[in-house]
Amino acid sequence: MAGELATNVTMEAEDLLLRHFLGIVTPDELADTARWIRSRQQPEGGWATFEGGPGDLSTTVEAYAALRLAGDPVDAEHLRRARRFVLAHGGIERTRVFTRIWLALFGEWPWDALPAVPPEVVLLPRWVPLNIYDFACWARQTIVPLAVVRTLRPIRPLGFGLAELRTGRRPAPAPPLRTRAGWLHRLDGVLHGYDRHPVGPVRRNALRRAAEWIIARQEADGSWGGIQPPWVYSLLALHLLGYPLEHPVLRAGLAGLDRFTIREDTPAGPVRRLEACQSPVWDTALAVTALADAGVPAGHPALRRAGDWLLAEEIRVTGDWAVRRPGTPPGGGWAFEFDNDGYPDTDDTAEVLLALGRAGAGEPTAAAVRRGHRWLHAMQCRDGGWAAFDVDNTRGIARDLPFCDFGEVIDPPSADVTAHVVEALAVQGGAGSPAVRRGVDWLLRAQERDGSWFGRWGVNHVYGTGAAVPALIAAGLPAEHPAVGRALDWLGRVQNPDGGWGEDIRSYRQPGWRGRGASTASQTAWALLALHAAGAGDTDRAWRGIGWLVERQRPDGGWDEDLYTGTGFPGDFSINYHLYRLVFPVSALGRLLGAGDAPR
Ligand code: R04
Repeated sequence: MAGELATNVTMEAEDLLLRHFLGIVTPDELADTARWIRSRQQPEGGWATFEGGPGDLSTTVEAYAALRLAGDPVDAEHLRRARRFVLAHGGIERTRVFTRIWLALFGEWPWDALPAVPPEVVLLPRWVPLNIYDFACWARQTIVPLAVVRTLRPIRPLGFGLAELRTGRRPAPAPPLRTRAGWLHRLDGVLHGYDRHPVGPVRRNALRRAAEWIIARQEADGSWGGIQPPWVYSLLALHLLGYPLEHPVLRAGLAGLDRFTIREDTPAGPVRRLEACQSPVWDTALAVTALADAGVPAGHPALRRAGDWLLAEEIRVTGDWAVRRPGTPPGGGWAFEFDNDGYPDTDDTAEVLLALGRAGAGEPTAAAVRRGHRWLHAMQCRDGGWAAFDVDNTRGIARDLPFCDFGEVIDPPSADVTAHVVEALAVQGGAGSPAVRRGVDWLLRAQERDGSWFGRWGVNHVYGTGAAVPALIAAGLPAEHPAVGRALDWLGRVQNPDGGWGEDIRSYRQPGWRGRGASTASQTAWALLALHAAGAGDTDRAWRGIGWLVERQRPDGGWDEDLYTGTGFPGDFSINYHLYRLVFPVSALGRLLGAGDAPR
């Protein structure tokens, strides 16, 4: 089972631009995708990256280009509105690097005016700073193909220009030389010089190695990492290196994109949109836990089938994580999706292990859980925390590269992931182990002064706190511990007058929004899970939270949740996981109302 994973219209815009570039876009794809993009425009003319959010310049430029490609006239009312928005926010000149790469592919931005990414980066040994393994897996898988594209500098016209989106203003001045960003900017100048006169054999070798590196990482479903950006850029890179569209690698890649495509009939006509990635393993694990929390007994056919399915999803092969842990045998890791076997992550692994413990399957489960614990132990970072995909992927210098102006590009330990891993290990017999103790110490150090924890993969401090408190209690911290008390106080302070909890995505950039925002079902549930773990499930504040959920439950048993509560990149990329509105309230109500075989 997987809920839709909704993000923003850069998915659809880039899909049309990719298909136009490759010469395979069909009139129906153009019309139906454009209908979707138009439906998401805001009255002010822009497109946001999350429901209710402000218009975003880069997203709007990409949407505009895609709508023009679909034939919308430049003087149409909605495009005039979009243009006004773009110009008021600084025009193409101020868009993110990815947006300007898309424009460069069509001759609408000079390749020379983009940060350098020499493909020789794939030749750097692992001890050299800024080698590809210093980047998070998602950034690494994006940078290697883009280095190829950037080197080959293709231009295929759109058939129209986008000059109307330019302000003509100069780009922002370089950061001062005394800062790291400043000298990395100068390094970019040096690399531009090298790009004009590369050493021929070295460059050819680098391009060949990049192609091999990319092809070796294609997954069984044709994707790269199961996420849209590396997928799309890998297809572009291989195509530009001369792989024909009929080549099995490209054919599988394009066919795989179809399975991430959603088609729907609306009153305005058929629409077509794309998921940035899919979450079946994550959703199934959370659903098993929710059902068990709500009283479905272990061994129930639904839980057993889900448990069997999860067991079959265990990844038994090695992946990029082994670069930092060469001695660790493969096995015991789970990924987010059906087929991204190269990138198991500790967060999914922890949630799957917790779910397996509740599903009530037989002996194969115990062996898989043992392998899972072994893998999680191996993935602990040197400071005692856990990150999602890699160990000690913490070189912050990557963030200051001019190329990396969007999203997170490293994968350091985070409170939410560490909490999930600590909880899984602790619940399954490891509460006193040194690894869990170091994880607990990490969490105690990571608590914010206000008593909350940061949420890296969910919005935001309500998510982090909703993960940390149950983990600390599972690991044996008494509910009277001051850290727990401060967390409960914080949750009490940020509870909405309506009894629910909510947190605006703007909290990632503006601390004033921490814990503040319209109540949502999933965020209310996260807060309640923390209260319950700390023994405060029968307090006035908990009952008001329960009341919020009960009053807003739909007749069909579900909840509405338009607001995004999932995080891809804090502040830059947000996700609406469509099952969050269901699994977390069911867990919370199940635990607080005492329906289930209470986990502890
Ligand atoms: C909920 C947390 C579970 N756990 C696993 C995370 C899985 C999803 O991780 C990612 C999702 C992503 N999407 N888009 C990107 C991305 C990266 C992830 C993305 C990647 C590169 C660029 C832009 C977006 F790691 Br450039 C949906 C922690």
